[in-house]
Amino acid sequence: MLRPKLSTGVVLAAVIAVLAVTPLAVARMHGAAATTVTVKASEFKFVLSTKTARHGVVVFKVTNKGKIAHDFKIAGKKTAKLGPGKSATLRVTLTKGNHKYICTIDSHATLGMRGTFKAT
Ligand SMILES: [Cu+2]
Repeated sequence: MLRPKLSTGVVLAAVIAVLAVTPLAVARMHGAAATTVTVKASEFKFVLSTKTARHGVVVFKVTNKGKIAHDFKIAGKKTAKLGPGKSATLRVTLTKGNHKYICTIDSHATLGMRGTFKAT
């Protein structure tokens, strides 16, 4: 009775070990970790911690530092409309090249809430 229990335990330990290691191995195969970019929105501009990153997954952490609602759109994805003081995280996959970003609310983009992010 001891043996079957023991082997079940060994198999379980092996399965757990594989499950624990797999995410790390997958992350390594996909190369560098995602770049995080801090975005501060206000009237009427965006201030980004960087305007360039390696292509692939880029995480934009957007905070509305202004007094009216803003959002942030890049590569076909956008945050929810963020009220003053609110934040959102936007995870996008960028291909090599230039990607325009804008605030889609009213005419904020033409007032200055736009720019170009470069993926290398
Ligand atoms: Cu705006």
